[in-house]
Amino acid sequence: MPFTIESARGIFPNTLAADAVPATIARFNQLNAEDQLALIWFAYTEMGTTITVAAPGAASMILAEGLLNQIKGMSPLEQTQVMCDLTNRADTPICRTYGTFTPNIKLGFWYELGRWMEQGLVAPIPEGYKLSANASAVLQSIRELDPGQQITVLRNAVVDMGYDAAKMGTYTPVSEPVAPPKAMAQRTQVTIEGVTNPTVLSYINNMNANDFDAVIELFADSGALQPPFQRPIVGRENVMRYLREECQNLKLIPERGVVEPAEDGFTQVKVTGKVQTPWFGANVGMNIAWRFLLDAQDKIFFVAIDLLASPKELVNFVR
Ligand code: ECH
Ligand code: GLY
Ligand code: GLY
Ligand code: GLY
Repeated sequence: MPFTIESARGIFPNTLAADAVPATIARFNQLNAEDQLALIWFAYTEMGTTITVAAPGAASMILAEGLLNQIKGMSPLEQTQVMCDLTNRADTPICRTYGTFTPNIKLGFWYELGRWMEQGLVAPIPEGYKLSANASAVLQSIRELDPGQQITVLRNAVVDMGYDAAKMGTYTPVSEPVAPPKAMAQRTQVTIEGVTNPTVLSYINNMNANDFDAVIELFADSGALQPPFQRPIVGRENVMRYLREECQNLKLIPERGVVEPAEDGFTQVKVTGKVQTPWFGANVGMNIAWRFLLDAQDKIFFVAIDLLASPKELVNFVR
């Protein structure tokens, strides 16, 4: 039976993903807005004592500026209300604008609000705010995650805020400008223990060069990419949009892998290693697996990126 995207998702089924992340998010979503905001404040502040977050790029801040200045001009009570609305995914003009932001613009928006809260320019979390027992338990679970999982929980919480863009019909996403790919002389070439497949190596090297035109050439027309904890993004056009909107300046650091024949002349490749996000650089290496399914022409029919449950999974190649 030929592969479908759905069946491809099941390759290397013993790959143990960090299910603690969606489990924690689900518990977080049960909390009321005040608790959610205070919990993120505490988690982000505690994290900041050991790992530094990079300031967002100037170009992306210009895109969030309108909304930020609008909030800065409000009374403290109104400011708190806006933050609760965002958390409750309410249908308000501000929540709709926020909903058009791509993840990095949403993160940049909260980065700036957080600084303003610290400086007293925007209503802070009330001093001495006491988390509910449930919220304290969720915060404790977050403390026990590894740093890569912690930042994924925070990112997902921020991405889920605001009005759901899927309910908005057609809209223009507010997205960072796309930088040109790295010059040839600046590019790096990875080696992966156990993997010499040119498509896989080219995928990694071109991602690291922000050369998304070259990356997309490696995909089959109806190929798909599945980010951690998400449904597959299907088709070259959709994958290309995702690459431009969400994949600039990542550092992919593959370590080892296995290559195996699959049905219909397909090849399955699992690679494990680390990825760094421009927000935290070398301070946070996320343990991940890439599960590739290549067609008979060596085009990417499917690739899943999994955030791994633990560092032990970096050496787990059992099928
Ligand atoms: C404050 C209190 C009120 C509420 C809020 C606040 C602010 C919170 C802030 C949070 C900032 C969080 C940040 C998180 C960044 C996380 C980044 C992650 C990146 C993961 C990337 C991966 C990439 C994998 C991929 C690979 C591929 O091969 C294909 C593409 C792709 C405190 C004010 C809210 C400011 C900055 C987790 C895993 C390898 C799938 C992308
Ligand atoms: N390891 C299964 C998945 O996360 O898709
Ligand atoms: N400073 C990290 C980013 O803008 O992606
Ligand atoms: N956290 C996965 C992503 O960047 O989409």
